[in-house]
Amino acid sequence: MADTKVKAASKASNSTSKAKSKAQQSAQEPLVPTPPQPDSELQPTPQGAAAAKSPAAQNQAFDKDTYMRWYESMMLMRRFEEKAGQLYGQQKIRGFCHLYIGQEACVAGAVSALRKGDKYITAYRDHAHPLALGTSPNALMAELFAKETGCSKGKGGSMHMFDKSVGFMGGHGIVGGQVPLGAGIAFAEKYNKTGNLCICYMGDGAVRQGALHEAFNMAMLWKLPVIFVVENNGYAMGTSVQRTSNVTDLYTLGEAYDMPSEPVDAMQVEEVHQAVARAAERARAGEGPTFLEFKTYRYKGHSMSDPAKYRTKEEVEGYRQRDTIENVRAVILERQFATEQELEAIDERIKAQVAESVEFAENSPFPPAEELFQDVYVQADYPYIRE
Ligand SMILES: Cc1ncc(C[n+]2csc(CCOP(=O)(O)OP(=O)(O)O)c2C)c(N)n1
Ligand SMILES: [Mg+2]
Repeated sequence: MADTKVKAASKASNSTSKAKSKAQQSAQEPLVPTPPQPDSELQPTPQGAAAAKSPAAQNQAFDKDTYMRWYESMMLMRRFEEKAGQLYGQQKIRGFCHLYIGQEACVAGAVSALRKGDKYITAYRDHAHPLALGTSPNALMAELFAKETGCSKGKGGSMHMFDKSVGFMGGHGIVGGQVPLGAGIAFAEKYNKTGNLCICYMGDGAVRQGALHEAFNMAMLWKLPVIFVVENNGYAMGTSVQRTSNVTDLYTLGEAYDMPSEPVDAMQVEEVHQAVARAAERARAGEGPTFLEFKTYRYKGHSMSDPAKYRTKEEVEGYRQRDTIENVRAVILERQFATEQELEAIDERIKAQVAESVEFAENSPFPPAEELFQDVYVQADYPYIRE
């Protein structure tokens, strides 16, 4: 199988020394929060960031169009969410609101590697996916405002964006709940012989849910065209991966099912694109699922109500130094795909687009009360219910 070398190498090098150091740790220390340690290979330290940005280190395989699309798409995600954060502070947006700022490459690199007809599903940190797939910012902002013109008719809010027209099968609030759904969507694609696949995102907190293991088993057994992605941003709410898991290389969980699995430096959009492209090729060739661990980071708290006291300013700053949009911007300038002024103009255009979405949302009506009874699943002849 394609990526078994990744599995073998990691097993041999990690298992014994890790087991020893874990045992030593637990003998001496109580359960204390430890910040995620950047993986030396995958996540260069801030000092390493400059090297990562040099043209020699960049992948020359991508052309101007791809870099410009990445830049525009990720800038739209970021400006949209910066505005959403401000509006939340003004109480114009209420309820829950989880921002994706810092993680943009996880979506941008997948969208460039996949094709129309493929399906996306994720958890509640779900603004970026539909934005990248082409849902109008107006419909997304209106959803945040709980307005009738929102992509979920104002009834879903931040955590429940949905837009079937672009292949976005929703944000989901139950941690890990979307994992079996993602497998099910892939099953439908295979059953209907569409040639499409499903990419199913989840957070690091979701990989300890039993449903994930059931879904992994079925997906491998039936060779479903699904790409499972864990966005390992180091924390589930305020709890670090180190505090909850004996296995911190989360991609190795796929190995129990012989699922090709690999880690990806998801601060680099090029790396994301290439890993997703490899997984997609396998899925479309009938070889079944892949499990990718995107090593990423969220700059903001878990949600708008999280002051993020469980991590240091230095830790956040270290990741900001490796910012994915800045990486792409550096390549665009170095390879002379655009000038500073041209990039500035794109930014201005995006800011105007976001401002327009706010105006649209503010001027839209709330849904009427009758809407409460629409889109509720009812099947009159459901055969399993007996009076
Ligand atoms: C089944 C379930 N248990 C608990 C929660 C409460 N909860 C909401 S978000 C969250 C943390 C999940 O973190 P992670 O999966 O790492 O995603 P991230 O927020 O980092 O994107 C928890 C425990 C929930 N929504 N669903
Ligand atoms: Mg997380």
